[in-house]
Amino acid sequence: MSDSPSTLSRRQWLGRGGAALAAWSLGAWTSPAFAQPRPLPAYAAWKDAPSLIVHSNTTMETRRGAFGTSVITPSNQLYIRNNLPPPEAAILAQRDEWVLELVGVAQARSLRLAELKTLGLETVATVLQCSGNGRAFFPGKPSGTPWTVGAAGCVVWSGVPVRNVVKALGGVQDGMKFLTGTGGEKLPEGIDPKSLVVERSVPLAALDDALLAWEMNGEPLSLAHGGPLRLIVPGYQGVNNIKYIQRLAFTARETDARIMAHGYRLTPPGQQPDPAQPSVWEMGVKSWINSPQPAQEPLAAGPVLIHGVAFGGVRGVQQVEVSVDGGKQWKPAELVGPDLGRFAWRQFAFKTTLASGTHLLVCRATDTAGQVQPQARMDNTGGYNNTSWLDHGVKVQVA
Ligand SMILES: Nc1nc2c(c(=O)[nH]1)N[C@H]1C(S)=C(S)[C@@H](COP(=O)(O)O)O[C@H]1N2
Ligand SMILES: [Mo]
Repeated sequence: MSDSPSTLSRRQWLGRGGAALAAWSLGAWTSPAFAQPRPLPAYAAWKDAPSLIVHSNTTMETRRGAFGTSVITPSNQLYIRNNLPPPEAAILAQRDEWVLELVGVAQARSLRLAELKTLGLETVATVLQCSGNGRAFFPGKPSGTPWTVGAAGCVVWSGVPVRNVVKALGGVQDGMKFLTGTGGEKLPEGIDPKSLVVERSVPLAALDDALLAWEMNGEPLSLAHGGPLRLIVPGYQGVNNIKYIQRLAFTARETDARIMAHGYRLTPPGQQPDPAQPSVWEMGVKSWINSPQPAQEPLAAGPVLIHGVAFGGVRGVQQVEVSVDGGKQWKPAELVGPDLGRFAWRQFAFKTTLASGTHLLVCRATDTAGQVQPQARMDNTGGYNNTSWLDHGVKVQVA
């Protein structure tokens, strides 16, 4: 624990050098190829190591082969992405004493978690996905964690709807256009807090579905996933789901914190990140195959069951199609398992017979508004929002 952020002095932080800090904040401690698997960091030691690829102490993804077929991603297999080292576990000692500051409402005030728990209760299943999921498939190798498909999971949250809290505090003040959440990490002294703080703004419309959650998958929220309290913005990319939330503000403008103003922007190739470019907010319709997996031993010729997951961001999934010839001919897959609502993913299955040779298996989802998952990714310098069905294809050899 001697290396935890709150025990690092300013001198130590600065002493590591700007480049080291920059590399660290970009999550660039990636494992070199062929290195020994990294051990799980202490705050994630309860995770199922064989299910995870540990890119760094703050970035771990679920292996494609570890996703099961029963909708919910078990907590011990769920990916972790921290832009900063997490706070100390001591913040979970007295969960109900956690304080959330509310700003931009008629009666701005701070509420303890115990008080929030009296204002209402809702449970929602959502896909939690890092906007960089699928970055590994960008040919330009953008900097950042080379996630393939495993920086995502489908989990159940329980908490109080933000709209209930707002109602209890007299409503949103006039002129507010964004909901801005601030993470509770301790920031090092001597560095401009705006350059490090995890603070994100989403359009006020997100208020309809947003939740302040204290439980995930039926358990008190772990430190790794943002306990004691987390903002959930269903259908929005992971970064907007603020862990250890300590301040929720209704604001006229987007925050000027670096992670909002310059981070997570859809920056066209050759340009610099800029607040005028779109931010990573709503997730796009997307699907991928979890089995068979790529780069396995050759499959035996004959019947194969292809299965995977599909989701539509803020909309549900209408259909999933599968092609076993790289996208020339498509056939509908079967949606299987329970439908946990429009923010959850659906499991799909497709029975086929494969002859010997090489096959490119691909899948393509359509959401309830008729939006079809695209063939091509939208190029951007950060490697965000990859929904390309071609990029997510699985090449198999059949003996
Ligand atoms: N306070 C805080 N919230 C945060 C982050 C963070 O570093 N600090 N990371 C964000 C990012 S980029 C993602 S993808 C998700 C990851 O959530 P998980 O670690 O629970 O899987 O949390 C988001 N919320
Ligand atoms: Mo993320």
